[in-house]
Amino acid sequence: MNLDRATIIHLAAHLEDCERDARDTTKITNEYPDMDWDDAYAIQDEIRRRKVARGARIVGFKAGLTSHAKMKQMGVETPCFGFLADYFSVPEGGECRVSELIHPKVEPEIAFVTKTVLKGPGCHIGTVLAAIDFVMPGIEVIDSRYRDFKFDLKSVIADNTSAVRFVVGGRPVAVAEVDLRTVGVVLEKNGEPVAFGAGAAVLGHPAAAIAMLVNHLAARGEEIPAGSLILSGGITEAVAVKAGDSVCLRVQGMGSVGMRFTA
Ligand code: OOG
Ligand code: MG
Repeated sequence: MNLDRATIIHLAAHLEDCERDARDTTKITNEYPDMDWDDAYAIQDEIRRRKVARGARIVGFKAGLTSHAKMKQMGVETPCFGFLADYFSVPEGGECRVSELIHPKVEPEIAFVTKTVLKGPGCHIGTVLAAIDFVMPGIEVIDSRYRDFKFDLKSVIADNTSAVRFVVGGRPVAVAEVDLRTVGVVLEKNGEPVAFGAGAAVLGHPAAAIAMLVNHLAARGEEIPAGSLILSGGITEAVAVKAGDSVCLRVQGMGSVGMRFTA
C-alpha cells in the first residue's frame, strides 16, 4: 500500500459523493500516481463500509472487463471486481432514473445466484457450477464517476467498477440445463437489436469469471455467501442510454428482462 489511511478515506468519500450527486470527476490516479492495487481495493472497501454503515445491504458481487469487447472498449487488459448494494436493484420492467446518474450505459450479462457459500483459493468452473442455484439474464447499468468514462484499471477498481444499477429476471435456469459458452444473447434498445454475443465472450465461460472473483476475494479473506447475486461481466460493448430509452435483453432459453430509462 502506498496511500495512507486518511487518503483512502478521503478518496472513498470523494467518489461516493460523486455517485450521490451524479457528478463526474477526473481519474484519481492523476493526483495519486503511486496508488497500487491494494490501495484501489482499499478505497472500494471503504466505499462499501460507508454504504453498510448507512444501512445498505450488500446483495452480491460483480466481475467486470471480462470480455475482449469490454476490455477493448475501455482500453484495459485485466478483469476487475466490485460489489452490489441493495439499492442498485431495479425491478424487472421497472424504471431507472437518469437524473440520478451521470452518463449511464447498459451491458448484457449472465447473472448467477449461489445456493451455497463459494470460497477460494483454488476455485474453478466446477466449484462454481456446483455452488450455483440458477442463472438468469441480467442487464447491468454502469455509470463511471470518471469524466467521459476515461480511467485506468486502478481508478475504476476504486470506483467500485462503475457499478450503479442492475435488473435481473427472465426465466431462471439450472446450470445443468444450459451450455453457458454457446448461449446466445441479444440486447435491444427501443426495439432494435444493438448488441449480440454468446456466453463464451466472457473468459471462454462466464463461470470462469466467477471463479476469478472468488479467488480474488479469498486472497482478501472474503467469501461469497449463499443466496448472493453475481454479475459475470458484459458480454458485448456497453451501450449508452438516455431518458426515454427502453432496453431488453434476450438470452437463449432464459427469456428476457428489461427496464426503462426516465428523466
Ligand atoms: C467498468 C465496469 C465494467 C463489465 O461488465 O465489464 C463492467 C466500466 O466499463 O466502466 O461492469
Ligand atoms: Mg458489468
